[in-house]
Amino acid sequence: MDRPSLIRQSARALGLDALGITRAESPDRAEHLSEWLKLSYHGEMAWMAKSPAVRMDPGTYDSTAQTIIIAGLSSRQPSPSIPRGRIAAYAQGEDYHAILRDHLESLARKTIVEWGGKYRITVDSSPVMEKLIAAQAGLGWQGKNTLLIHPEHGPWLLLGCILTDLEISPDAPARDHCGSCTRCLDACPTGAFPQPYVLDARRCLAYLTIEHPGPIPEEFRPLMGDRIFGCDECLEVCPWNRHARQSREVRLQPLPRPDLREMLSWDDSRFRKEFRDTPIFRLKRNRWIRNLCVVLGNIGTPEDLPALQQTQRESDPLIQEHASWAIAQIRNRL
Ligand code: B12
Ligand code: SF4
Ligand code: SF4
Repeated sequence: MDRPSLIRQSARALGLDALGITRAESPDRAEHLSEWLKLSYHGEMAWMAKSPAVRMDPGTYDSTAQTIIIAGLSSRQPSPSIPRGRIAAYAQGEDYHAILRDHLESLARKTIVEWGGKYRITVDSSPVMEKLIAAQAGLGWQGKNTLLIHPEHGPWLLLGCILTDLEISPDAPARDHCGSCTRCLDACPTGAFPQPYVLDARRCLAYLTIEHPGPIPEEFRPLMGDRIFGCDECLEVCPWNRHARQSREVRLQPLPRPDLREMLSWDDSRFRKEFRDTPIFRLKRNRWIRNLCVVLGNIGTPEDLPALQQTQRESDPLIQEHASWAIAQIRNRL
């Protein structure tokens, strides 16, 4: 069996849902990153603007890399996972960064190391453009919602790369199959797409609930609806979901969570205990409580007022202000 077939076979055996191979070169359309940054679409994600030249070219990130093996793991989950409120599918279970890294380590040891090569793994946080690399490696195409759309798994694949100094024959890029569809653009609650294929992160609920450090701007609070962490709206409506199965990865399965009111009462040590090894952990308690307050402001009832009044007495001004806002929203509805 040739090397690409052996890699594919090992990936399947490890539980990975998709795999592609491409050269460690700057992927097509990487140069759009400069314009995206110039327009400040990255908001307060200063790390995105730190080394654009490196991000655009994996050969600059790792000068020994010849080939990139990119893998996808489906995050699709049955919904909903909690009594009230929604958490994005990828964050309902354990942290995918560690899960995908484990799989990629095993894959690299079974293949690259056996063949005498060196490797480096990236999952999300390294300065490489994983969606473009995946498209270049034939995993799918970058859709109008800017996500990598896989013909079988839709937009639900989480991506991770193995960069290696070995030369392995690449796959052909896939074609764009969005056609005249605009479902994701129409469904976005905040109008975060200034044009198809381009996202202004400052308007995206995934950014506002996860990456944005300060108060959530008031104009976006009602639009958050019941989304506590992340947003799956432009994924759920994609017609390429028709064949998408739920994730086979048991560690990504939703962990049980109590009602919003109970989570609001968790102190810092309880927050850490409950969310350790999940993507929510890095939010820290204050942003989590901030988000819970906005959701309660949108969907809460008078029964939630005592818990919110308790939260309003906390010392953190960010928490105080969001709890006050939530109380006012519920009272206005009465
Ligand atoms: C920054 C970031 C975010 C930001 C910005 C998102 C974005 N679209 O860039 C925020 C916080 C908003 C975010 C949100 C989410 N993210 Co995110 N994020 C990233 C990260 C770290 C970098 C992405 C990046 O390079 N952005 C920079 C801009 C320039 O890239 P872009 O949007 O792809 O822009 C391209 C297009 O605009 C295109 N373009 C411009 N003009 C035109 C014109 C035409 C005609 C065409 C064809 C193209 C085109 O060129 C640009 C450059 O290629 C990657 C991990 C990584 N290292 O790659 C994960 C990643 C993209 N995120 C991921 C996920 C899962 C999400 C969420 C679904 C999480 C959630 N459920 O809440 C949401 C989805 C929101 C959305 N619709 O994108 C996955 C996506 C997997 C997939 N199947 O695509 C990634 C790959 C992480 C991973 N390793 O799995 N994310
Ligand atoms: S994740 Fe939600 S808010 Fe962000 S672009 Fe998609 S639909 Fe819009
Ligand atoms: S919803 Fe339609 S336009 Fe958006 S990514 Fe899916 S196929 Fe493309």
